[in-house]
Amino acid sequence: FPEVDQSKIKMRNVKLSTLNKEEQKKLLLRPVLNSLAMIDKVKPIVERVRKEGDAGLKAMTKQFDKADLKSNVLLPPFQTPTEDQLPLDVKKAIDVAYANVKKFHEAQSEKKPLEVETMPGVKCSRFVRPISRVGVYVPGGTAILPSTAIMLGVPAQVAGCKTIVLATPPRPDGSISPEVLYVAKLTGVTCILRAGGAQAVGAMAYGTDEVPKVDKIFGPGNQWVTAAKMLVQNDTDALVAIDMPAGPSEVLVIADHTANPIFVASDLLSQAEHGTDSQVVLVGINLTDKHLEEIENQIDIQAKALPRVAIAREAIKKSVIVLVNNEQQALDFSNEYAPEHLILHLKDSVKAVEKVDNAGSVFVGAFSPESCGDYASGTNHTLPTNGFARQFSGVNTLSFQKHITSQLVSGDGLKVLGPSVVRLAEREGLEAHANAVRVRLAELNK
Ligand code: HSO
Ligand code: ZN
Repeated sequence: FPEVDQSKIKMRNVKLSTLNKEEQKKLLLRPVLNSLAMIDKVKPIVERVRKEGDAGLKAMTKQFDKADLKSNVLLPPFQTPTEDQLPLDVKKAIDVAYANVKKFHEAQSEKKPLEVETMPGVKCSRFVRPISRVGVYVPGGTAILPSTAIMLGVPAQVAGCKTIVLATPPRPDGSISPEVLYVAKLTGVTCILRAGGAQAVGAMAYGTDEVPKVDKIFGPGNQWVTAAKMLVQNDTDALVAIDMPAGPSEVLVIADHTANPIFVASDLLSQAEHGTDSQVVLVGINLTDKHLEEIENQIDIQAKALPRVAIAREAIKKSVIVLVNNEQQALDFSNEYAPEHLILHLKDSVKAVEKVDNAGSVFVGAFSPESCGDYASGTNHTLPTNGFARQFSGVNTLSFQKHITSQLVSGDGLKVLGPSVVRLAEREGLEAHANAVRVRLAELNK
């Protein structure tokens, strides 16, 4: 047996006010992802699927996933998992999550077009249409993630996407997890692609005889998946969009004197167990030494009781407690960091939300652990990492749709608007543009 590491699992801590600007900036950094090098590595894999199609995909599934498949694709009706494969209580929990996520994402869909008459007789409108074909990637690997299938499948279903390809790496016997299979049924997935990594992304981006080509690819994944998404997004032949740039998962917890050390530690660890590269930050407001020590002890005690303690230990090692003097400083720091998840353990957490400018999703108060949002409360867990919460939203119903604008100009409308258009077209030296209005005005003035 390898020796078990019994040393204390401890985050380092710093007082923000003692750091200079440079040092403060360093606290905001995430690990550098060498994305260019990764893109070079995935290129031959993606190219191979593109050239060889299903045969290439099959060969790589055998090589990387050790699964020897007749076909990588499963079509509905998908097999219903037996109770042996999927216990009733798990199925019921999936049903609760599915219902809540659906409820929240249905409320996000725009029911009627936006219509504005900008001038009399000039009607502009904007309406929504689903992205027709989407691909959702559900990671395999150390943890099976049926929750990710829910978070991507539900908005695709609610948005009205016609083709939903769910890609996930198969197990060596060719099967996929019964949980994911059940979610695929619930969310109306139209094709399961039993493939992982860059080869799955390549197949969805270009399509093969068996795999439908998609218009947008969603979902978290390892470095290979992320790099492949970035590669195909930049290929005009593929004509495919991606949800957002992905990086290791993160949480920032803000705690004041009212925070329960047990809860705070549990939140930090629920993030730390995701991966050794997980980013965990605690911002403490005016914490007494005793309070801080209680939190530190809880981190150690709770971590050591986890099956994934080795992963949590690595993540915690790289993590930091930032000590500040007041709530404003805490929120300023958090807004600069722009965390994927922000958890507030404050006297008045509800009020503090008003001051949140940058975050993927906020967990408000002592009884709102991130776990609720990760699984079942209704919000989406596919969120911007790496500071991209500054400019990106998390996945939502609109991510699976696009807007089309339209205009209806009446004759009277053109009489009012036309002269301005003509004048601008002349100024740009585009006489054909001006003419398209002039010929109509001439007709109207006959
Ligand atoms: N916290 C992860 C999502 C997840 N957690 C899935 C558990 N399962 C990224 O937001
Ligand atoms: Zn999580």
